[in-house]
Order: sequence, then structure tokens, then C-alpha cells
Amino acid sequence: TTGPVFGAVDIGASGGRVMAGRVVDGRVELELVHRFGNQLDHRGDRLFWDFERIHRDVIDGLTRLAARHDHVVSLGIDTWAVDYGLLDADGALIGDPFAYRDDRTAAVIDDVHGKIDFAELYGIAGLQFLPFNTLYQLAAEQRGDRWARARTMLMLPDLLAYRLTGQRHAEATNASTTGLFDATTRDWSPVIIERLGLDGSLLPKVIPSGTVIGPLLPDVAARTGLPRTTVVTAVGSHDTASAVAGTPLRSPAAAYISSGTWSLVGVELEAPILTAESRLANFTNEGGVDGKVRYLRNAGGLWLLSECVREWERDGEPVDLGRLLGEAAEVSGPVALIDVDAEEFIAPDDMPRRIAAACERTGQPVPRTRAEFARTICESLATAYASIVRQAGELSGRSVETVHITGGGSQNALLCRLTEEACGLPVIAGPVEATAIGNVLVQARSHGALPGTLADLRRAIPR
Ligand code: LFR
Repeated sequence: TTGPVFGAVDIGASGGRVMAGRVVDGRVELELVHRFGNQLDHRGDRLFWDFERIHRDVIDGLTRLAARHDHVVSLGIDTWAVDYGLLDADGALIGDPFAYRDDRTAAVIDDVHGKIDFAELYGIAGLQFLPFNTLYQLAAEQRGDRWARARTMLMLPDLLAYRLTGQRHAEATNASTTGLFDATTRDWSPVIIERLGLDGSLLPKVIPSGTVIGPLLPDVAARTGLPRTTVVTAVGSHDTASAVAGTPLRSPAAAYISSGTWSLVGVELEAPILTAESRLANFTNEGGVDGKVRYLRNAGGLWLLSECVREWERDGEPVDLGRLLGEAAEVSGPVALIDVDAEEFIAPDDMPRRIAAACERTGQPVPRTRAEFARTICESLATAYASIVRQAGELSGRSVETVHITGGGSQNALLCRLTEEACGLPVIAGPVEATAIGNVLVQARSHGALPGTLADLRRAIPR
């Protein structure tokens, strides 16, 4: 091929991929180069990510990318948020990263809020409370055996970038999910760091998305076959930041739902909202590409369904998801609703039983068939989407007129229809690959293949 190629490495909790992105006639075109699985790694009571396996899969993907394309100018990396690796004084990773669904933080949350109460935290970081936010994970680390050796904390995309380039940075969109980041200054918060008894030298310098991090290390170039001149460019390294950048929002009246393992529901703002009202509604002010604020709330996601499917497949045949959703659409009669945000659904395993228990506890008909479970999940997600969209509008003073659904959920016709009904607003579905598109958009601009503002970039989103 000719023309610059931008490699997008996009890794989620259940799988990753490497895509080749190009700008053709002013629009991004994506080609899937490598897809790999990812899953929680249960070790005793603890949940980890197998980082060396993820790293190998990234290298495999880049090797395939190099085999297909001569002109790979740049690579961008995004993953889920909040998780990190700790490096020792030699720059070596100290053990595997914990996975955010590990419940070890339950024991330290009160302690953290004793040092700096949640209202004060919110006033600085503007982050919704989630039990796995990085600051709670670090508080748990402080009591653990690897802490004494830790010299640097790198968020997972930054850790992968470090492996590829040898450079250590903290890309801002993902740093904004740690709880240690000031939503107003867009830098680490000295106040929070001091109050938690952390050493500021643990945290690398913050860089905005769009910054060129540096060229590949010679051995990475040799191993993958990529040109020595290929650089890694910081994109919205929090997957949700890339997803929102890759959503064709046309006006401030458009809300978005990035629907995958999680559902991230909200609007894009120019400045954070740090009021008590916003805090009580548990809305987050995460950092977006170009200094935008992703004003949103996490709602449960397709994780609920994928965990059910995993359970059903454990003692049976593979589940045909398309067929299951078709049957779910046909379910008639009352449908039980669950609170998709409840902490009881964060941990893995045994999901159908936990959903059934929640229905029973709330005096609702317990789903009997798989189709009924799927219907309960989709209907409950749509209900949550509608209420968060309404709240996002109220809290931000916007009157929301359209709702975009991107990611895997945009291909779930039942979910889209139920969301449209629940919101009473038109739903625009797609792109399914919003995250990889957002990743490529930012790289393409940094390397002169696309112009201008975020609004300009969004015109390059494929229809
Ligand atoms: C989505 C996501 C969410 C974040 C959750 C945990 O993939 O990044 O934005 O809250 O995963 O990191």
C-alpha cells in the first residue's frame, strides 16, 4: 500500500486487536490485522492480567502489521482505564497488574476517605466513585509486599508504550481515571498525592493525547519488522476517550453511549462540573481528547450478558448470540429489571444466579430461560441508559436531542430499539469500531494526514 498507515492497538477486558488505519478521501479506513483474547486471570482469591501474554499479542499484531504494510508511520495504544503496572528502580515490571474487578480495595476505601473525604476528592478530581479507581488500588498496594520496590507507576497503555519505546509518560485521558488527577489543571494533584502519603516521583510526567512519544526501540523494530522510524503517538489512551473521539457527535445536544464491557453514558463538555449535585449523581469528569471533558457515568454493560454466556457455555454448547438476542426480542409478558450498576455485579462468575437472586429479592419474576435473562439484561441496560442520559442533560444544562450508541452494543438491535423507546429520542447506531477510529484520528492529525479541531476529525469518521 501507499500513504501513511497508522496502527491502532485497542485492548479491552475481553479481547484486543491491532488495526491498520488509513485516511482515504478524507475518511478513516480500518483493516483488522490481528485479534486476540483477553481475560481475567484468577490466582487464588486474586484477579490479575497476564501482562506478558498481552505484550506478546501486541508484538504478534505489530509483526503482522509490518508484514502487510510498508508505511507504518505511527502506532497508538488504548486500553481500559484505572489499571497500572509498578516498575522497580531498574524499570522492570514488579509482578502482573491487578485486574480492577479484584475486590481487595474494599478493605481500604474508608481509610482513603479518612485521609481525604470523598467530597474534597470530587472537588479536585471530579471522578465518580468506583471501588476500583486507581487511588484505592494504590492504597491496597501500600499495604502489600511489592510497594517497597515500586518507583514508577504506569497505566497499562503507558506501560505498553514504555515497552515499545523505552519512554515513560502518563497520557492525560487515562491519568484522569486514577483519582490522583486534577480535573481543572489537567495534571497530577499535589494535594491528593500528599494526603494519601504517595511519593510524587512515582508518577511520570503527564502528556496530552496527540504527543509523539518517540520511535520504537531498535530491538522492537527488529523483532516486528516495523521501520525504525515508526513512532508511538499518545492517543486518547483510555479506550473510552478514543471511543468518544470516534463518535460522530454533531452538536452539544448529542449524548453518547459507548457500549461494550461497560456502558459509558454522557455528554462532552468544555469544562468539568464539580458541584455537590454532580457528585451526588456520581457523574464523572474524565479527560477527553483535546482537553474536552467526558461528563458521564459508568453503567453496567454487556459484561452482564457475556458472563451469563460464559457460564452457560461452561456446561454446554457454544451460545449463538445473534439467535439468543432474536429470542430475547420475542419474549412477552413482564420483564424483570435489575440495577445494572449494583456492586454485586462487578465480580466475575455465577452471573445468572446473581441476576436471579436480585430479581427475587426485589419481588420480580425470576427469568427462567436464557432468552428471558438476555431480555432482562437488555431492558435493564436501556432503562439505565435513559435515566443517565436524562440526568446528563439536566446536570449539564443541555437539552439532549439525539443519542449515539457505539461499540459492540451498537450491533445489538434489541438494545438499540429498547434504548430508543426508553429515551424517547432518536438513537444513531455506530460505528462499532469507534474506539479504534478515535485512536487513528488522533494519530493521523499528529502526523499531518488530517486537519484541525476535534469537530474536523469527526468528519473523517466512516459512515
Ligand atoms: C471501558 C472502561 C471504562 C472504565 C472501565 C474500567 O472499557 O475503560 O471507561 O471505567 O473500563 O477501566
